[in-house]
Formats: sequence, C-alpha cells, structure tokens
Amino acid sequence: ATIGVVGLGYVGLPLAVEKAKAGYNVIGFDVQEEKVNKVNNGENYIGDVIPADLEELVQSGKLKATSDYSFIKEVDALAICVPTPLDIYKQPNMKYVESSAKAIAENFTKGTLVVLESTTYPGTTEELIKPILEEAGLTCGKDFFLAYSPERVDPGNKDFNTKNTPKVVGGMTSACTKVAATMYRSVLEGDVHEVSSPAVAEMEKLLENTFRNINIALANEMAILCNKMGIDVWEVIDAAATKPYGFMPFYPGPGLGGHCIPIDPWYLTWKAREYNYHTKLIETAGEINDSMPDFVVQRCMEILNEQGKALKGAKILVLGVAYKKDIDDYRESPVLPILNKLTEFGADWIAVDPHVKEFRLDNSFYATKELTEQLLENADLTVIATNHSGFNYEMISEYAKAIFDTRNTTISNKGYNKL
Ligand code: SAJ
Repeated sequence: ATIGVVGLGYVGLPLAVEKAKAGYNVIGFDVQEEKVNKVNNGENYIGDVIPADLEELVQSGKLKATSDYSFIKEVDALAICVPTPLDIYKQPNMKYVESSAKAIAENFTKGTLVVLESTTYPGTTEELIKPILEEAGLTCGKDFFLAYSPERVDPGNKDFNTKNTPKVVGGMTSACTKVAATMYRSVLEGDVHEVSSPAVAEMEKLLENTFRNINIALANEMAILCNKMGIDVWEVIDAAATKPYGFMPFYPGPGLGGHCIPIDPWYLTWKAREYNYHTKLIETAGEINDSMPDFVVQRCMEILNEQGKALKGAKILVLGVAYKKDIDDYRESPVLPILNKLTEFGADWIAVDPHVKEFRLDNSFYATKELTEQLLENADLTVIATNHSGFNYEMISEYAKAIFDTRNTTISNKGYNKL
C-alpha cells in the first residue's frame, strides 16, 4: 500500500519515515521545493529523524517526495501535517489546511483514508475538510474515510518519539475510526486510542496544551507574588513537588515560547465565541504569560538601580534567544519582546546563543556573539534567558558583574538575583 504525507516539517517528515520503515511506499508532499529536494537527496533536516534511516529509505525507493499533488492519485491513505498558525489577532489561519484538502479533493480516488494531524479548533475536520473532500462527489464513510489524529511530536524529546507516543484517533464514522486506527497500528508501537468523533480528538489535543499553558501561567503568577513577598518561588515549587499525588511542577520563566503552547489555547477561545462563550481562564493565563517579558525588564531595572545604575545606557548581556533550552528554535521566543523592551528603555544589549547563530527581531537581523569573559566583565547585567546546557555557568558566575537568572540554573544558589 502507498501512504502520502502532506507537509514535510517536524511532524510530517518523522511520520513519513516511520511509515516507510513499517514497509509502506511513502510519498511526501510539500509545496517547498527545497524540502522536496532535500528528502529526495536523502538529506535530513529534522532533528528527530535518524539521517541514515532517511538515506536508506530514499535509496531503496520506499520514500520519495514531490510537490506535484497529482501523485495523490497513487496513495491509499494520507496524513495532513501542515502548519495552523494564528494571525496577529490570534485568529486561526487555516489556509495551509484548506489548500491541502483542495489538492486532495482534486486528486483522490475511492477508498482513500484522509487524516488531519495539525492542531486546530474543534469542528475543523467536519466543518472545513469534509465538505471540501465531498466536492469530489464521493461520500464520506463509504467512498472515502476521514479522521482527526493530533500530532504529539515533542521536538528533541529523547524518550518519546513519533513511534512510541500514544495516538488518539477520531473518525467521522465508526468505519472511518477503524480504518484510521488500523493504519496507525500498522505503523506505530504506542497505544492507538479510538474516540467517537474528530471533535473529541481535536478538543483533547487543545486540552493537553492548554493545561500546560495555564499551569505555567500559575507558576509565573506565583513568581511575581513571591518576588514581592521576598520568598524564593523555586524553593516553594520544589517543596510542593514533594507531594507524590495530585501535583506536578511547572516553573516560571521569562514568558511562553514555541509554536504549540502559546498558540493552541487561542483556537479554543476563537471557536468558543461562536457559542457565545468567553474562555476567561485561558485569556487570563495568556495575559499573565504575555506579561513576563515586562516583568523581566522591570526586574533588570530594579537590580541595576540597587547598584545606583539606570537601565538607560546600561550594557545588558542576554544569554539565550531560543524559546527553551538546547534547541535552535526561537519562534514566539519571549526573549524577543525582552530585547525590544530593553531597547525602548535605552539599554545596549548583546545576545549570546550557541544554538541560534542569528535571529530576526522585527525587520532587522542580529548575529549572536560567542560568550567570553570579556563580554561578561563589560556588561552591567547578565540575564540568563534560556538555560542552554552549553553555557559555561562557572565562567558566568565568576566574571559577570551582576546576574538575573530567569531559569533557576545551577548558579542560582550563589545568591544571584533570580526570577
Ligand atoms: N515553559 C515554562 N515553564 C514550564 C514549562 C515550559 O516557562 O514549566 C516554557 C518554555 O520555556 C517554553 C514554553 O513554555 O518557552 C513551551 O515549552 P514546552 O516545554 O511546552 O515545549 P514545546 O513548546 O516544545 O511543547 C511541546 C508540546 N508538544 C506538542 O504539542 C506535541 C507540548 O505538548 C509538550 O507537552 C511539550 O513539548 C513537552 O512536554 O516538552
């Protein structure tokens, strides 16, 4: 059987590789020629994929990529793994999902299974995808099968990967659910959990990530309150984590980055409006998380003032641009608004990040610098924004004039300022 994967990013490429390793012929579809050429040259560009696997699968002809969507005629099953970003008004932008569904409708044949994996608002599969596919004159549940199955790819996670992470599947009909679950069971080794509809599967994914967003917001609010009360919030959280049931620790930080956690809850908020419901908790959590960059800059000002210095004209060394440790992704990174605010207050900042060589801030590009003793000595304040393992924390604590540690790294027990 031949399986298609539409979208060859951090979700689609690992899935395409796993399906090819399971013995299927796999055709990867992507509108970006660059990705198509890299795959066909066996050149890996996704951290979670083992380069040798990709090379071998391409050489053996099990896996190929194309931007010619007419090859959809050849596939028996398709997974849609394209981005579902928000626009600046936090409204879902479904253009990639819509164009993929249209391309499938123009080329698909009887009996094809289509599964949407992209994170989206509840109702997308039934209200948006199904009508587009039925325009081809085929009946869902009879002539073709349609389901939703959320991706649970956690880039860089060494324990959980595409193959072993449990998968939730919800079909438009019970036949759709069965066909989709059977396909996933033939590829994955984790449990495949069937639910009664695509909406249940769409909603459970949003619960997963909204749960995370809101609990991080609670940790952030605790950090703000503990700072005002002179209590060490990290010590509080570690103490609470001794409770063996009913609690799991989340930690405060400089804000919420990435393309999942800060984004996903807004799909719920947006869809809830259609039902005249206001997701108060989600919106309040978002406000707290979005306020952390301001809080960080406020703390920088306080720390400098304690030394009789102003933020204006101060030299600030910012360690870390990526949205979380040991990755090179700085999408939605809270460090970006922190840098903008430092500029607004007239501070001179330099950014260091061994994983992010250069980054775009509004309309300019900035190169990150190599961390040196010199840079530490010249800075009035060193801010640890991302706790990359590669930073030399001994050197930082030895040469930095002042430190504001937003990630409670190893040096924070030396009495430095922290969140
Ligand atoms: N963060 C905190 N405090 C925390 C945890 C995270 O401030 O206690 C911040 C991080 O610094 C980062 C942002 O939140 O800026 C998101 O971090 P994340 O650890 O949630 O990492 P992501 O964005 O890569 O989230 C992915 C998600 N995976 C999927 O959506 C499939 C998420 O569902 C996973 O739970 C998460 O990885 C994970 O557990 O690592």
